[in-house]
Amino acid sequence: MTVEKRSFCRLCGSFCAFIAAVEDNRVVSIRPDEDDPVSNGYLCAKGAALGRLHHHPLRLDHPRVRRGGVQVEADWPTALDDIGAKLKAIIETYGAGAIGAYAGTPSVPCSSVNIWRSFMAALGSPQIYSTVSIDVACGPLVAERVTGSPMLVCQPDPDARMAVLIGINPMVSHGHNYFQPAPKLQLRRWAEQGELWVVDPRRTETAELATRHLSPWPASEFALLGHAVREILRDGADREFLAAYVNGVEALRGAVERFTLEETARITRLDARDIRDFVVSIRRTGKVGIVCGTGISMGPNANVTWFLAWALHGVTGSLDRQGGAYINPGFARNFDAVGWTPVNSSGPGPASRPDLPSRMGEYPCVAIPDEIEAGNLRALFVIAGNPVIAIPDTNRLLKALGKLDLLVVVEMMETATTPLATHVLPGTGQLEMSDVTLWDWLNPLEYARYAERVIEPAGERKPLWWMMREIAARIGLDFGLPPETAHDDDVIRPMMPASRASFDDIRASPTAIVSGRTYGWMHKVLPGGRFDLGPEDLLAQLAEAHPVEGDLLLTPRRQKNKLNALMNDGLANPRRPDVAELSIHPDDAIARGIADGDLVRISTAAGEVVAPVRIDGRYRKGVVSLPHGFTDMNVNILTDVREIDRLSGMPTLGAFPVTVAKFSGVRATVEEDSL
Ligand SMILES: Nc1nc2c(c(=O)[nH]1)N[C@H]1C(S)=C(S)[C@@H](COP(=O)(O)OP(=O)(O)OC[C@H]3O[C@@H](n4cnc5c(=O)[nH]c(N)nc54)[C@H](O)[C@@H]3O)O[C@H]1N2
Ligand SMILES: Nc1nc2c(c(=O)[nH]1)N[C@H]1C(S)=C(S)[C@@H](COP(=O)(O)OP(=O)(O)OC[C@H]3O[C@@H](n4cnc5c(=O)[nH]c(N)nc54)[C@H](O)[C@@H]3O)O[C@H]1N2
Ligand code: SF4
Ligand SMILES: [Mo]
Repeated sequence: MTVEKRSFCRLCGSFCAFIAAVEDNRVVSIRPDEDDPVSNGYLCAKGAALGRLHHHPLRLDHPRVRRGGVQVEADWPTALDDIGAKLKAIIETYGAGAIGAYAGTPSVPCSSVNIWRSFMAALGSPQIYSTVSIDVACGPLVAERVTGSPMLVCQPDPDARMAVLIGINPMVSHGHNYFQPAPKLQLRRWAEQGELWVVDPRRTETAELATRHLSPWPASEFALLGHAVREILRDGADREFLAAYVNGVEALRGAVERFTLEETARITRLDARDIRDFVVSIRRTGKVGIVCGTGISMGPNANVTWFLAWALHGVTGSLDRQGGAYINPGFARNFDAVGWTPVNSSGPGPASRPDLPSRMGEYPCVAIPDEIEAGNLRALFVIAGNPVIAIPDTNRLLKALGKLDLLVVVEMMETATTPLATHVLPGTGQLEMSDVTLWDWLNPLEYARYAERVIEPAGERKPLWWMMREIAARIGLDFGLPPETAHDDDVIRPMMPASRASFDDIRASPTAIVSGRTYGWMHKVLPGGRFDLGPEDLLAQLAEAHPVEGDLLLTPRRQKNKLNALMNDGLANPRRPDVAELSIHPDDAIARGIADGDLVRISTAAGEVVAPVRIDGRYRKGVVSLPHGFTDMNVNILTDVREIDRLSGMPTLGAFPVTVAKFSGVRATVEEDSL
């Protein structure tokens, strides 16, 4: 018998709704949910592949324990007893602070997986790491300095008069910090109803739909935004908005004074006419909605660029205004009703890296190898993450991970990290988990949607909360999970105390409950009623911000049919699997005697990789790109952990100089990329 179940995809923050058909405990089809009022029948190839992912031959079905250097299958009690005993020994000798956790990005949208934070809090260990510090560390830092809360993001309002997309490619990624299904519809809407500016050193799929594309030198956009703020403050600022809601305007004015037209053209390498037009458009439209993506957050000037986007919203009176920048308070969070207590969540970093900060109670991921080498970190849980691919300076990380007493990987697939584990624990995947959208605040709509699990867990897969509870019991730890907890719902329900509708009402609703879009709410709950556009540390960083020098800068890029290191076997689109290749401008290729398809050696001080070349005229000259997420062409072999942002703890993963040369040797391929 075929059973149909409504659910939603949690592979990215768009949360597209779908209907899954299940027959004899097999997912036979996944189709978009035409009736869903948020995703309106949109589902990308990755979401449509969730059934195939559920039945993928590399899915993990049994726990494994390392014995004598080899991982062997074990039953749950054996694996858990072994972990418990080792944790106890570590706690007795070194204290609970020697136990750490690294959570990957999928741990965020899968609500019940977030329970790992309660486990770590009860343990009382500061060794907490997540992908925030290798993705978008600037976002919470800047939001916190401007508003007192790290958990706020600006996105161009769906009705923005002038939408500006900087270093973000929603046509491929569906967004970053602002996520949306059916990106083409929204991009067209912006372009048809107003202006859509795309700022990217590659003429992207998104840029193709723009009314204007600017192709700046990587990591130089702070100057473009700084210049716009300077000019608008001189003529065209929303003085009423500034007087009523903004502190720090004079400090901001001083900080952007250096961005004259000439200086901005020098830094960005843009034509002065383009820069002038940008300002003219802002004045003409009156309101802007800006969003930056990983093209900015991974570069060396991330904080100040992100900050100047807030600042440009402020000086144009666009912040939290229809037609400008929309700030989603969140259906479940309900920030417009409950507000927040202002925080400064920067603190001291780990003992082995006193030069780094902690942020929001987490250490930066780049410190993991240092902490292991120093003996401060002895056991690491990896929860829905693939650190071997995601964390910079792979060579150094691999050496360090091998020194851990315990490496427990909670995964659903074989990955580049699972072979290193002392224990591999098979977790449930999203079709096997009930869930609710707690992260609608990254979307252009305030809503909540519940989905019951589509299928019973296969093999011996278990939810994370069950594993954590079993481990906690073995080490005598109470992390607040009541003994009667029997279902994901029991874990999620307490996570949404302020929600606009109760968990049970959301669960009972057949489709998403949409509450619309709230504007003009922030000043009512902002601490002191005002935004701070003159934060000292960010303005000090702005004073020192400078463009990156180099013949060739390597930039990050996502690919359409895979998700980071997941699905890079072509699962989502077998006819067009994404491949790892270095994209390069024709002039740069010719100058190095490189032809399309040639193998090249890409090198930095940290390491080198060999990859085939794709000559691509969409790039700006001097800009190359190697996508993230492959095992034997891992871009993180090239990244360095010395270039760390002192305020956010973020490493430089974009806009760094590389050397590219034709490779004529035999490539030593260690293993095929299989995941
Ligand atoms: N140089 C460089 N480095 C980068 C980036 C870059 O562009 N360049 N990108 C950065 C960014 S933006 C990110 S987000 C990180 C990604 O870093 P990670 O999140 O560590 O990497 P992913 O490849 O997304 O791995 C997530 C893993 O979670 C597993 N998983 C998915 N869902 C579930 C689940 O429900 N339960 C369990 N148990 N497991 C699950 C998947 O099988 C997958 O292996 O990498 C960062 N690192
Ligand atoms: N299909 C797919 N979707 C995904 C993912 C995936 O792997 N595949 N990953 C998900 C994750 S974890 C994340 S974090 C988001 C990321 O979402 P996005 O930030 O939208 O990521 P990209 O699609 O790589 O777009 C980044 C753009 O920045 C540009 N860029 C690079 N360097 C610079 C620079 O210095 N300046 C400027 N102005 N632009 C620059 C690149 O050319 C690229 O077009 O995507 C999510 N969605
Ligand atoms: S855009 Fe694709 S990956 Fe993102 S939620 Fe929708 S279906 Fe999933
Ligand atoms: Mo990410």
